[in-house]
Amino acid sequence: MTISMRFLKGYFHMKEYDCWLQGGFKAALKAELLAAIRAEEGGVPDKGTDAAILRQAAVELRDGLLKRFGVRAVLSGEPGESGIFLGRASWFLERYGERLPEIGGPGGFHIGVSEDRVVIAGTDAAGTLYGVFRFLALLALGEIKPGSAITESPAVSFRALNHWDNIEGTIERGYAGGSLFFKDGEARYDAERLCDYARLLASVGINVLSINNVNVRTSSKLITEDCLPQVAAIAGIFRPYGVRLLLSVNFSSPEVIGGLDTSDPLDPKAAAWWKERAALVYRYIPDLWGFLVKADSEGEGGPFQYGRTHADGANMLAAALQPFKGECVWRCFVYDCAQDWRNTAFDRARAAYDHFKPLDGQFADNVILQIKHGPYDFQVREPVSPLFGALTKTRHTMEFQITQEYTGQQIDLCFLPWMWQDVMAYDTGYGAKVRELLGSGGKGSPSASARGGLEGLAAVANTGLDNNWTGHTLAQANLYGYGRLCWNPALGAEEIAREWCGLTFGPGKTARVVREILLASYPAYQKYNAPFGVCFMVEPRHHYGPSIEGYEFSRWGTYHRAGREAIGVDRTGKGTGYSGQYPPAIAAVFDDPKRCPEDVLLFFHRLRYDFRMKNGKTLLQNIYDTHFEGYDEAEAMLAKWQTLENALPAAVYQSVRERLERQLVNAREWRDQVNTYFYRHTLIPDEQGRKIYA
Ligand code: GCW
Repeated sequence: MTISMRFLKGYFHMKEYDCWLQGGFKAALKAELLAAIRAEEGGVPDKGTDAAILRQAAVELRDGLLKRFGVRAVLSGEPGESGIFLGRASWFLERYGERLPEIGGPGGFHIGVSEDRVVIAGTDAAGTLYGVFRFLALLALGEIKPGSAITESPAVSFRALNHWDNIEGTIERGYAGGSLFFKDGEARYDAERLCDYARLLASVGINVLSINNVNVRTSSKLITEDCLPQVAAIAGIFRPYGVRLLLSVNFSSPEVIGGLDTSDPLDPKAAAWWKERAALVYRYIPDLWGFLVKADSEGEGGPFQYGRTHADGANMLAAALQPFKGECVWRCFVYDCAQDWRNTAFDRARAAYDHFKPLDGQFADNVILQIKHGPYDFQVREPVSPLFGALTKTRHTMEFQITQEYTGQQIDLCFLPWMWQDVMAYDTGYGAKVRELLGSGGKGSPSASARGGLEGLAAVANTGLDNNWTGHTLAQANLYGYGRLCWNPALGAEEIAREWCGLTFGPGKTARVVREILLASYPAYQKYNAPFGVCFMVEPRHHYGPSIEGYEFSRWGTYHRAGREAIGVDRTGKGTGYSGQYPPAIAAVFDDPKRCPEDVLLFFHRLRYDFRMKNGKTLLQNIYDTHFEGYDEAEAMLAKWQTLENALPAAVYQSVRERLERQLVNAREWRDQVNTYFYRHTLIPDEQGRKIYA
């Protein structure tokens, strides 16, 4: 038997469109073993979602073997001695009397390889499909050989991707072309492309997809009969891939599309309207996950308008969804965006906890609160929101942002799993790290109540109509990484990068070089951005590039208050009291500038520029140093990429090079604007005499 893993030289030709499902690999298993696929799908009645998913699993296996490995396998429902056996664990028992190793929860799978058989068994239909994708991935990575036995199941049942797509076809904070779902005011899409998208998402285990912006505006009409047939057709494309739709709805819908004079959650008219509307929506999409809601935030309507609480608002929608086992996913990004910068007592960072902690336990069983991972807004570095661990009687999920609104907009490379790894490893002070909280509830059926569990992850998508899906080809790694992290929150950034690079660039040197670039990118970006967790020094509105005082005198509540002697907001007990939202042991660390993690030092403290940091240098000198270093590191990333010129298809090489060059321009702007700003305030030169423009 050949078990040598060889890369098909001259055949592997990286195609941006294919992302991490590239072709051109050589399978390290003998051809006879892969020649026949004996699948359960042959035996299941030809209806229902499970049957569709099982059929898709078999087709994906057959097509994946052909496209990615050049192996032609025959699909059959017939029993036999050798080949790949694919189905649910229950089928193995019924058909072959075979008891497989304990797999675990829904979506789980077992892959077992012997001399003449490959077994891919799922706990359920979706698990079978995930098993196929994992098998193909591991085969491409050279990690499948006779004797391999792999058993996995996802940590959480809610693994969601949120699109901020507008029905006009634009995408809020989108950096990869137009919408995959909408155009010119209606659902309009390329069905084949959506299948490819569904495949990409399923291949990393994503199972919930919202297709329209949480700022719902004109897409409010998606839940009317004008649009529901098209939305149902989209749901139908994703269904065989185990991906269920979630719809963003406008809290003010009873008025906006229902013609009522109120959307008050305690007014029976509004509640009745939602009940009817949910029934209508579920007639078209019986397996819709539910509704996603942004209320009382940045101009969206909400329960505050009527003097009601967010529990009142969410529970009204939950009641409408309940007969259909639907869920109301309710965002906690609720804050007052009409601040006066003169008011130093106000602190926007407090908002989510102040609004939602007092409501813990008041939400219906089918409400999931969706909480941004940090207290502010997807900055390059923030502390973890104090709500995690603090909510004990309400189901909730954590929200990330894959689209790089504040992290370089897919012009700059910024490998986000580094940041997410830190979030996962954060000790909440409630006896668990974030990654240990994940999955502590929510196992079992998606609509099961798991009071208090952090039972899922959601993230804002970074994809669009660009041929490479993500604008920057290497930003595909962030989407991949997010899916893998949902599956296994203990996966580190280095491991995710290794997998993604191997799957995208094949075995060998190119993948290693790309991996080094990826891993260098987040630290570099963090260094040339706003220093030490002070946040928001970005250009207002579009949020790309530096504008040190861009938000300083605005209404948005994000101030750094830099002066001649000091910078930062005091969020300790002596200041805004934000740190008091954490358990005392954690608050004590944040409160002490000597113990506070330095990457969030200026989030918690107002410090003099001569404050000595752990390396013995002043805060000011550290600001200078990190900004010089960040630029140099961006320069090194470009130089490293240039070594790959002959190893990659020209278009791939050029498009990434062009972005890395633009990144360097941006890094230079950040370096010089930040350094000059602080030099002008302090008139203290750089210790090393490097160039600062006075
Ligand atoms: O960061 C802000 C963005 C808005 C976004 C909002 C949110 C969808 O600038 O564009 O609106 O967050 O998360 O709701």
